[in-house]
Amino acid sequence: MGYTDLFSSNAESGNLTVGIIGLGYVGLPTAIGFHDAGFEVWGVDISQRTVDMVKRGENPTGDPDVDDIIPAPNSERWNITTSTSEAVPHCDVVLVTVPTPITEDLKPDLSYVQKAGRAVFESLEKGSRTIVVLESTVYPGVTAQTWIPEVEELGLEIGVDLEIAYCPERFNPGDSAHGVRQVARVIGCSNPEVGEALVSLYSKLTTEDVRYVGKLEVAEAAKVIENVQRDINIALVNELARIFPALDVDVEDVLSAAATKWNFHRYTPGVGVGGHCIPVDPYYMIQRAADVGVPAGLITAARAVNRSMPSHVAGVLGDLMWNAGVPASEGKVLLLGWSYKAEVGDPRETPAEPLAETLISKGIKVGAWDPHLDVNDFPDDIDVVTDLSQANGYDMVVLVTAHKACLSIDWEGLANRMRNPILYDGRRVLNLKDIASKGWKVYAIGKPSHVIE
Ligand code: SAJ
Repeated sequence: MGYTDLFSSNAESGNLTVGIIGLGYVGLPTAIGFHDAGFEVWGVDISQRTVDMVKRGENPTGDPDVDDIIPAPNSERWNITTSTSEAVPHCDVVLVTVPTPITEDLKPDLSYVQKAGRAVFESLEKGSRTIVVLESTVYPGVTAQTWIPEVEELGLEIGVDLEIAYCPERFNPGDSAHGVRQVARVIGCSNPEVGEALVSLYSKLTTEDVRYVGKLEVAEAAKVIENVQRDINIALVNELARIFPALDVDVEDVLSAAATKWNFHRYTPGVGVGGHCIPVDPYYMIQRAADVGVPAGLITAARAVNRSMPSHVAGVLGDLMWNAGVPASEGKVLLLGWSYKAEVGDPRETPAEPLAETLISKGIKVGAWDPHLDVNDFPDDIDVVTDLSQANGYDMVVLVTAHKACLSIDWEGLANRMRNPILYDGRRVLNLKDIASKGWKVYAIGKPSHVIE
């Protein structure tokens, strides 16, 4: 039986050892998923804190869906370590799920991918043909460009010592319906037999469609454009949320009407686009297009629209305060929610931060309440509110993150403790008429600013 047939057969029977490098919001659920699917698992993370927490069965990620599913420390087939060199020799296949952030000047930072790949390649047994799969979001060409030089420098041979493939993560934080075991996957590899062997492996992880799609670049590109498309769609409704109020029309009325058309895809305007995927991945595509001298004007423009939303909203809030007779230097604003996404405790790239910074630059004091975050998740110049019933004397409340907890607060009680009961719905998820009936002057993104009676 050939190598890939044997790999597929062992995948079918669960008789493979799977390594996962990087136990973050993607890697840890992936490790748990393969463990639950019956495989021997070696999980590796450079953070001793992460490794210690996972070993204690505690969840080091901000995703509540991971809370109660971490295998007990003494579980068979469950090995957690900070050492790549300890783990890799045990593994038939190694998945790399490390961060791919962007730098201050919005360029892709591939250092984590490079370092993790190097550590894996250095630990391989010669002739083992270990399959190494990158899952992190990158742009077309990165897997080969970043890893092949390391392979060659170490004198390793693809097809003999290792195989390289790409299978983008599609994990959706805070959405248990799209966890690693319920999401479709695509696999790219220059060797179709290896690609098909990986289909056998990932088909044991997820109940959804798994397919080999061709060379690495095809799978790399698919992942990036999935998120580029989302960023562009969100940018469209954000731009419309700035146009329609000027036409004395509520953008949500327009979107509701348009959504009656069978192929209209509805998105929601908001105070901004946060997280480690949507506001980041487009810069990968922009970079790759620039590398080959092809303009990416639409992708770039969409990013500019979404990045401008926090300052746009801050400007509207400043006007509302002024109209309420509150000088900016005396104004106090309370943000409901700080995390980048509802039901997730993750402040990365949250639009709350530039929103707060712009308000503070106007002299306004900013408080924030987010039941999904710890006090140290907030910047120092934010007054963190841990108990909403103690929030007093604010001039405005702004819904920034549509956590269920933010939607179900005691609006009447809070109105009584406000200096000015002004509410701004930054996510268009509140029942504004109901809240107006409880004594609030209500406003919302994309809604004409005359007060709702
Ligand atoms: N957002 C809007 N309007 C929308 C949708 C989102 O303003 O209509 C904002 C959110 O508030 C958030 C940001 O965009 O700040 C990103 O939201 P998201 O729902 O896209 O959540 P993410 O960043 O966790 O995206 C993940 C991605 N999953 C992977 O990369 C594997 C993305 O591809 C998924 O489409 C997305 O989850 C999802 O479907 O929720």
